[in-house]
Amino acid sequence: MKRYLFLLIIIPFLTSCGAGGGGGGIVGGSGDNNTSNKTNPVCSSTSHSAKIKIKEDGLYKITYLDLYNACVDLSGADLATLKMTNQGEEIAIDVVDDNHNSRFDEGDSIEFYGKAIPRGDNRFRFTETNVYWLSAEKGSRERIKEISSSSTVAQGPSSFLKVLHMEEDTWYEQKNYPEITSANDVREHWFWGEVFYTPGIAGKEKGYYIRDYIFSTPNLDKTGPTASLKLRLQSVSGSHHIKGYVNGKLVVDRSEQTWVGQETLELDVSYPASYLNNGLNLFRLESAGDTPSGIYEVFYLDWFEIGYDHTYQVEDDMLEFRGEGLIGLSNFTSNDMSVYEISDPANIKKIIPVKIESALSGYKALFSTPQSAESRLFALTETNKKSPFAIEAYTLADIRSRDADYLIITSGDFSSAITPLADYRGDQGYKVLTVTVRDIYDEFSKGIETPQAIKDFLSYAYNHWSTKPRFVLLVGDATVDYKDVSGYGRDYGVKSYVPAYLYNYFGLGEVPSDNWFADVSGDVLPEMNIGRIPAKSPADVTAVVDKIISHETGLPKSNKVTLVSDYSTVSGTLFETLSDSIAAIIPADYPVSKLYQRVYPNPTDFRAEIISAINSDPLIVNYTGHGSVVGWTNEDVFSSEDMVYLTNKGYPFVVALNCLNGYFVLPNEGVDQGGVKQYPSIGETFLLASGKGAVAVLAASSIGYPSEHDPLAQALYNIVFNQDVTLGEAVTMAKEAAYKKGKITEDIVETFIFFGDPVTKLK
Ligand SMILES: [Ca+2]
Ligand SMILES: [Ca+2]
Ligand SMILES: [Ca+2]
Repeated sequence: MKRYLFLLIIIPFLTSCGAGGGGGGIVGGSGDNNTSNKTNPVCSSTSHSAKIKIKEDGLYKITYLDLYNACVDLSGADLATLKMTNQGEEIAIDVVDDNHNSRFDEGDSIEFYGKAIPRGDNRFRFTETNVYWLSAEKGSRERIKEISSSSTVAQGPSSFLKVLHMEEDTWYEQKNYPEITSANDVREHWFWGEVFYTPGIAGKEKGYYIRDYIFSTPNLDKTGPTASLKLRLQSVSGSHHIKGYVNGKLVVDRSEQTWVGQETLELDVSYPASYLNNGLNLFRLESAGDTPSGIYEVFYLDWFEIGYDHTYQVEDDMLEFRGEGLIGLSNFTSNDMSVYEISDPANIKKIIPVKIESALSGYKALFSTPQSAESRLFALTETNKKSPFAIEAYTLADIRSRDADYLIITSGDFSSAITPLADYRGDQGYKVLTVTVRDIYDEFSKGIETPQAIKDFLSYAYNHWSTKPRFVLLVGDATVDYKDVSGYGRDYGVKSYVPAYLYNYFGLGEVPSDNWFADVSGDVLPEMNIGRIPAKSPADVTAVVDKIISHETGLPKSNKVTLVSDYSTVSGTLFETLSDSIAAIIPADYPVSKLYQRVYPNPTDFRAEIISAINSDPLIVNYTGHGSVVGWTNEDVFSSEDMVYLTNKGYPFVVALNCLNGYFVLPNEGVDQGGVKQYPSIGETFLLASGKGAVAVLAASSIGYPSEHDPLAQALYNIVFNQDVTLGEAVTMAKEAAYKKGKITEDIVETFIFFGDPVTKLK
């Protein structure tokens, strides 16, 4: 029996996870030539600005050599001109001039306080990597100011409230819980593991209804009155009875009849601080399962938070904390420590302690906060200063200043592999431009990787370029697992090479839409004809490019049209009627063959007929019926797995008028899971098949009904057979015609995906 995912796509992840703009040339101070200009000989080129990527909050230190090794040439720059920005805002930095010559050279370093993209930021689901930009530019530059302490201010309290946020995004949920009521609703789609079930369900042992979470509360002030537990749970169905224990002591016992259906529950309880250990603790969450909902009592854990009183002692020579007044922060193993006030992360201040005391338990810094309200503070020793995750030399590509009518957007991985297609289209007279997603991020989202940046670029190009892009080809696959929580990106190459936009489809949840990128006017309809080659390797790109070029230049043209229709006792001849209506508008010189399942009650026979029909090199293959991500009919009579049986040498345009065949963002495509290989969608598989399969595919990433598929198909084939347009244009025109007549909804416009080159012509 074939395996497939049906409407509800829930993907288990086995692994868990841990939690500007450059530009301007180098400024050489007085303009003389006394700069040292030491350029790294291993660099093929150097730049005068750097992209500094970080994934964790902390105090960062970058040395001259770090930049030199990254092929960034700021040698000899006037230190007063060094400028750092983040998301367009200048960031205060500390410049350490080791040899006191006011020039940037060996031994010198730069320090700044960096923050990862935080939870709660709408870009967090795509990336935690924040980008800081370093360059040299004359002007009044921001520097970290030093402020002195006073020993005469009032002594602060002996502890502060520390809030420990515990959340791991290990489980992707496609659906919106609860269902969205407006397009602006934002729902959590990443939970901490699979749903909680109730006890007593066969095969669902203890871990399905009782789970333990370890957390750490070092330097706990047990004399504090209480500690707290906050909890966010997401109901999937039923009503619930939950119990929560901290180190074995019951702190939550709630049978909640109002927390039902798909409601969210946020709890906030307190308990004696003595329940906590000065160190490791265990939180246990239990689904008691004794409500009337029984087996339908299903919910997710999103996060929990522990609030507790923390003494003024550092952990491993570092602490982020709060305070007011005179504070003595102890337990440092070195007297080489720094204390910062970080309430404004872009403009932190360095606090000079009153004194540093030495004791058997280590060093203690005595300092005062700079204002009469509670400050956010950060302290660390020299060895705890972090290095960035990456430093990259940056040179402005300046994609805004270009123009093109045929635009290729690709990952740098595929720039070479797509060049033959770019050249071929250029020879045909198109004005072609290939840009990388990296260039787009750099110039449209300050280096931060989001799908929105691609749309913003397309919007800019469409609205400003003298030659507007008419065709947009996205080259690279995508996944819902943007941050590679699963590790399948690392291990199997299932990555967001060109990321997907996820569109909310009522009742189903998130599905990819490429149409969204190309609708820059906001009226749902695309202003540009867009297509995608969902490649995971240069070989994938080459396979598709070879097929496109040979389809257009080398192969004898077929005129056969194959119409495949599903049949079931429930749906009856519904899908045949749709096929028949397509057959009725196909010109007489295109012979139509109808392949209807009703005629082949044996699935094996039906599959053999489908394979044989495709192998006879038709011009068009149109399928109407039920479907899954990977296959046709409810039984997956023909699926991604069957691509191996194709031997066709002419490459048809495949149109799938069914559910999900274009859902191209499964995170586990090609992954062997327990001996079973998960195939990509059949839409992708048709296009990527090397030397066979399809030249282009039109398929839906969502569900849909014949009542909408019929007007879309009528419009499409009327255009394909009667107008001299490309396939990309035909798809755009068909969407527009059917949508403007009110025959199809926004959902259909957004979620029908064109796989292939939108410039490809069928005949
Ligand atoms: Ca979460
Ligand atoms: Ca539009
Ligand atoms: Ca894919």
